[in-house]
Amino acid sequence: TEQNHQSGIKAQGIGARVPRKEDFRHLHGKGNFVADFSMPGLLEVAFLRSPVAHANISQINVPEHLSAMVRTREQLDALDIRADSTLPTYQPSSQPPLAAGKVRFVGEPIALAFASTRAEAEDILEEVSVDFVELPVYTSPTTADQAVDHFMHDEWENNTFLSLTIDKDFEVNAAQAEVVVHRTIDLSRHCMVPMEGKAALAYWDNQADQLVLVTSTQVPHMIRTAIARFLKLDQEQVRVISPDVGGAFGYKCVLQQEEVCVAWLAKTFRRPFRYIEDRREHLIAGANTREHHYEMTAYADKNGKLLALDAKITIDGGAYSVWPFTIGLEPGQAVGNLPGPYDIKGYRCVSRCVATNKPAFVPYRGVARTGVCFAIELTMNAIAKEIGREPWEVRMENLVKADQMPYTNVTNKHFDSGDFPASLERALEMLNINARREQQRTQGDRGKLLGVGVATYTEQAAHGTSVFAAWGTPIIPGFDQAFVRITPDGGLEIRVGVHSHGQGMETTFAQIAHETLGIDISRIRMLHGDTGQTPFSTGTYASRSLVMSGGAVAKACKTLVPRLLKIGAHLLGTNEDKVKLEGTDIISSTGSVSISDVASAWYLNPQLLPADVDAQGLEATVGYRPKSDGGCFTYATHAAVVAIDPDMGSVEILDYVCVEDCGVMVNPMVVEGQTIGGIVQGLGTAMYEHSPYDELGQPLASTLADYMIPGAAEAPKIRIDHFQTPSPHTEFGAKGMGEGGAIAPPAVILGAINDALSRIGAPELLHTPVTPRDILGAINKCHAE
Ligand code: SMO
Repeated sequence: TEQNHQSGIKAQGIGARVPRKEDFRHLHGKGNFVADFSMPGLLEVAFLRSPVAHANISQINVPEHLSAMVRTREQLDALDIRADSTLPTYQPSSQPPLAAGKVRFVGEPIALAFASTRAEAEDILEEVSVDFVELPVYTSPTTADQAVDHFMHDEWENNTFLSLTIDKDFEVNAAQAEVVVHRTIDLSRHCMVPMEGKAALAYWDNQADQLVLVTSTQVPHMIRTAIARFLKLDQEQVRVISPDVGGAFGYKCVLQQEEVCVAWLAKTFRRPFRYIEDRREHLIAGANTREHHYEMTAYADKNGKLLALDAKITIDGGAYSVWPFTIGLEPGQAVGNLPGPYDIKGYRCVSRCVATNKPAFVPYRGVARTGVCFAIELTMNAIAKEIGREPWEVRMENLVKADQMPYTNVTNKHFDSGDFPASLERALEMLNINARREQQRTQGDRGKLLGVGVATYTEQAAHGTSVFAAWGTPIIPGFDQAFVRITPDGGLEIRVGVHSHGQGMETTFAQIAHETLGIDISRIRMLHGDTGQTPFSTGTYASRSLVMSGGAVAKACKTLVPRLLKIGAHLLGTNEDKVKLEGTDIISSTGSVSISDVASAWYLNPQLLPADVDAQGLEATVGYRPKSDGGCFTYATHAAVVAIDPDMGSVEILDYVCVEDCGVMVNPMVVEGQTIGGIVQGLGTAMYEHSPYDELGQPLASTLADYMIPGAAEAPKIRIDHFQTPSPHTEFGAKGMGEGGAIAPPAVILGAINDALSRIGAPELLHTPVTPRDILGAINKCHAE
């Protein structure tokens, strides 16, 4: 399918596999991360973190001789972090930058120390002690729900952050059912583990009279808003710079307590301070994510057509609601996306988020859709098993068809375009499904149990205002802006407020500009992630940047074209309707001038310009908003073949395929890189990653020896095919796709494992991460019977 679009692709334009411009500096160790900065007088910050999960603080004991280097909440002149939501039932929570009177999870910062090295700062904190009066610990939604007093937050009436309900024609459709299946499905709590953890450096710029916060974030402008608000500064007194960022995945799309603390130190002492999260802090006190529990009851006809779905979703939200998205994002996405790519008429769902004594839940690549995909796909498998059809046959009964597009689903999502069934068919074809089934029947694989798994999902991307408003956070706009400027010698500067932290935007945005202006991408510079130098943007998350800011870049470049033609025509002694732009040349029937010639005239030889030239010149800031603000729907089918070793319980992934459609691809290589990265993260969710807690709320996986992440050795060969159905809503037909890879793998892998286990009559496994011990347990159960 990619070939269909090959003709007409410019070597550096939209659709070209251009090597990433940013790779050179990263591969040569020339990246510029927060930890790479050095400044005279820089002080390093360390945090004293709570050793207990839930307690009142009766006293913090700071030795007199160290008090100059230590700060606690009382001394910190900052407001508590408070994320508000317009969602009904939402109970807001205040998160102090340092614990105020109470701690709510192990690892919560209580005090900070600063010194010329991190080691010295940690040594100072060794001398600080805290007296606690411990409180009952809520380690799960179940225990939190049983509380009658000592609720997680003082003003609360129970431990529920919020509860959302949708009931759309449930009873009437469920009544038609011939088959009912029920499953309890659990997705484990885990961390994000970017290569670079949190990192923040702040200083006071005396010349600009401005606080400068250099921080590893996805959302520099939102962090500026937050720092100004919580430190009581004016917005123009704060500049936030996001330099190179070593992975973010949602972890860095929210305000961090440590950012507030470091910024306060710089504001107060007018000298530079820095905090760098270490791996143990990340695993203990950094954000947790993913933990969803599902009670699914599906009502189908005898062919497996799903008539109605009844679901209870419970999410363990941890102790605090993060700013700005709030914890409402996760249950909101879950309740809205659980029906997946399917045509379902009846739907009833209660999606609840409960506060517990664990680190705050933070959005993570795929936001809730990894959970809902896991739940709906395992439910599809359950229906197939119940009626004796293949899992993909049941999906074919239910997928929204191409001729139904655009399609509004049961939760009012507007699927814009695409062919879901075709992606499933193609994935099965790539897997050679009939041969695989035959292989299962006849031989197994070296005594191993073969299994096949499949999952189709949609990834709502590039959401606009109405979607964020529906999730309770209307401060997030559904648009973005770009600034472009042709330089005096014919190069191009792009400035965007979104921030690239591994996605390759310096390359893809240059390709978008090249498509219109023809300027060689080596002559295109992108400046991003600096509130002092870029247009306002709420940042990079929700698979939005290429659609929103990329769309703005395309529009901004198109804005320059008539200006180039006007001046170019004048230089050629003709009229602007007699010339056209080809590559970087403005051509008339008798001659041509280049964009460089026009730039030279504009900046350096203004006597050559036409008398009535537009004073706007060769730069423009242009805003862009997609035609629909309901988002565009990327979709994909993932499928895999696994082999289980029945003696070891180990899983080998023999084949993993992905057929994805993110509309028009700007750079297929970048799409594939992000897809593969997402899939490997999803395999982590499926098989490895887990943050367990004991009954006192102590984290049990605090080093990378106990917290498993997939490495290169665990990554299978992943085969990808592309469809390219242009989005009707976006500037050049692109849809966002950054998160998608991480959505399907748990559903695919568990589906395949259960398919293999069913060969010997072993019970299904319905949780992540699925470990060799779980698999051996299932095998032993069937042997015992
Ligand atoms: S979890 Mo993402 O940064 O929308």
